[in-house]
Amino acid sequence: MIFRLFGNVSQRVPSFLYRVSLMMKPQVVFVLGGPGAGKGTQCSNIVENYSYTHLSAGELLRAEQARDGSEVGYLISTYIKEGKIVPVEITINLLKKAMEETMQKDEKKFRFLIDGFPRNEDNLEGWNKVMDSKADVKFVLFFDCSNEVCVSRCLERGKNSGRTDDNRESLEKRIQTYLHSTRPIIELYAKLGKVRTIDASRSVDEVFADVKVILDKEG
Ligand code: UP5
Ligand code: MG
Repeated sequence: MIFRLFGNVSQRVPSFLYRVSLMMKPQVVFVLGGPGAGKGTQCSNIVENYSYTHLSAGELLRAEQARDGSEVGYLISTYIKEGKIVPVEITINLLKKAMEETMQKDEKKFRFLIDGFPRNEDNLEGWNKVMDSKADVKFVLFFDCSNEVCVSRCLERGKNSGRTDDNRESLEKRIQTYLHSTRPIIELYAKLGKVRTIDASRSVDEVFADVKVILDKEG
């Protein structure tokens, strides 16, 4: 009887580490910068060297756009081509789902690089509404790069990327959206002392050397 009781209990009680992870709030670093500033490139480098999971909001949106049966696929495709920012309800659901799935698969993965988000006030409000109590934003990693360098990198990539927004017309719109909508969000975090700025116009290795200095200090 006692054995049966213990047996049943142990089947129902999750492992100790899993329970610890449930208590552990996800730790988030927002990664921002203009189109082509090198956010994705540097996030890949970080993942290789530090225990972070990289979630690119843009990649999640592109995957949703391509998913068979997606009800928002067409909307996403028009927004991306126009360099406009997709309504936050869509993006936040994708981010939240990806974070939950990551933590459910591996309880030790609670540190996230959220790349390309929040890009405007709507994004920030959506984050605060849905995620503020559920995750801690440690700081913003800001890849600062001139518009000219950003555009030329994206045009170069556009030769084979297949991205519908790596062309001059979309890039002009992406840059305007970045300047008018995203820069103010970076300024807002800067006022809170939460922005770590990196000169992203240099080589990938030089930029990553600065990233390492920041992450070694701040975790
Ligand atoms: N490259 C990278 N670093 C280099 C370096 N130091 N020196 C020389 N070359 C370098 O790099 C871009 C290119 O430059 C690559 O070819 C790379 O090899 C080279 P990458 O690392 O991809 O730069 P990244 O900053 O990630 O550029 P990306 O184009 O992804 O930035 P965007 O912010 O424009 O794109 P994202 O995918 O985040 O968003 C696309 C669209 O999705 C948005 O415009 C918007 O319409 C929509 N979106 C939303 O609506 N909401 C969101 O929350 C997110 C996206
Ligand atoms: Mg990217």
